[in-house]
Amino acid sequence: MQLGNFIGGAFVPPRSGAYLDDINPSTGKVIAQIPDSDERDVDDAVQAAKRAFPAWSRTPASERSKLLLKLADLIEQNLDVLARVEAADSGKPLSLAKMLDIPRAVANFRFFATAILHASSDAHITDAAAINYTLRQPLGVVGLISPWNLPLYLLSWKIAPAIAAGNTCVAKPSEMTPLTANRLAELSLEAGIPPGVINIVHGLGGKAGRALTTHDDVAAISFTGGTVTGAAVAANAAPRFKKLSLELGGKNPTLVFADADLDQAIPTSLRAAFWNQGEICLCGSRVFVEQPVYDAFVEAFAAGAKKLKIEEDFGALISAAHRDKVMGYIELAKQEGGTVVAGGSRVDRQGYFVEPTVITGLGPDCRVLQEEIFGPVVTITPFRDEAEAVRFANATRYGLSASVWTRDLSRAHRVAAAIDSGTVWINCWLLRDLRVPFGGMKESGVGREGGFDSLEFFTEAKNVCVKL
Ligand code: TXE
Repeated sequence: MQLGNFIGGAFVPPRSGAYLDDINPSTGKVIAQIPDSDERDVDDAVQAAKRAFPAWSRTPASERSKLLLKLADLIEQNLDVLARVEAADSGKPLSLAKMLDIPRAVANFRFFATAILHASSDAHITDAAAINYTLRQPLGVVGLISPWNLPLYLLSWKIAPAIAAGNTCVAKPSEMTPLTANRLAELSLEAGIPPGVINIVHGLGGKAGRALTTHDDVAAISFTGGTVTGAAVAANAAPRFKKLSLELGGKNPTLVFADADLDQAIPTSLRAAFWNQGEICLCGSRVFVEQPVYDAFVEAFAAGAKKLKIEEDFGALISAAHRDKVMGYIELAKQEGGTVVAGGSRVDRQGYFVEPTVITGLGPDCRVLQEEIFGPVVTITPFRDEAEAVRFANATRYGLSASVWTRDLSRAHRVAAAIDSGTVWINCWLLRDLRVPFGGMKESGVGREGGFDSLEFFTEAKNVCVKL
């Protein structure tokens, strides 16, 4: 299968004529070829988006809403096939793609399709002298760059609010997982979304992605990916004064207090550690357990990790290089004095599989607890008291999310307020409501997405002052 870029409603080959291989991580086999796009393809897409903008931005919200709802229905009708494609492209278990990735893409389109029907804006009355009101206008052409771990889920989390708000977009999906984006393009035509509203350019981050972040006619960049890449995106976009939203990595703590309901805490923190083989920015990769229950927790958690089944509970890592990086961190853990109490090895079969791995004996300052591994590797470290738990939780450059387990209500609120992260889950993990602000502190990102935060990001506020 050879993909094209989706520009102005048509699938077109890359200007260079060059293609990249797309590999199925579960088999190591090439399953498609995708355009190795450069700045010419990005410019073509931006021009198509520019042409579509005036008509789309003037299309009534009720009409835009209908088209997005139609697209959501089509994604839902194609759930099985999209899930199969997503699983093959990313290595994740098919059951997870069916349960999480594709339904969330449907939900994202429905959510923003209806959100725009409820949006309102402010008015500020200046005594009897004037009325100020706020116009919220779309930005124009926006650039959307998404990663490989939740391909359609995260792409739709950007495309849906961007076009719902009246922008047109150029999206660059990850070169590792381009296939569902391609299918989305086909479905958008079937839904009746006008040509040029959604454009998709495939290719490498350093080439096609970079061209999008430096294009003068792109008003905003919404990026989800690694922290190092986020810094490069910011360095390119900031001098051009583009609006920027950066959703970056995480090294999220799971704090388990001695009074926690361990029957809930253990299975949920196992899921938090190993869902999508640890390739979710929200995964709880640093578990801290209060000393009185530490031994019992480690024993049960390691036993649970050993029971996880390949292709049901965890899939292949995205690439051979990423697998090697993850294995490198397991080696590093041993050098740093850690003990592997579950997993620790590659799975002896085709594809890039690594066993769910649990490591003990490492403190919060070790590299293994400082750097984002983004794989099925979790550490468990004991803590003495609440103050130490909070100190350990905050001892990283990241600040995306945290999960806190306790039956003490006052402590739950106290600890939630003290943790430096954009989201704190109490006695749960990844319980998502699309209306809430989502994003990171510190090196986990800049800005918030979700609900009206997304609609605010994708619009410009303009104050109109009318003298009375
Ligand atoms: O993703 P990148 P990579 C973390 C995780 C992972 C590391 C690197 O730790 O091991 O990041 O992953 C595009 N200008 N996360 O390298 O590079 C790229 O083509 C513009 C966390 O695979 O961040 C892709 O579309 N764009 C994370 C997107 O950026 C550029 C999810 C993300 O790729 C670019 C993924 C550039 N210069 C990885 N360079 C999360 N927070 O969920 C690359 N891209």
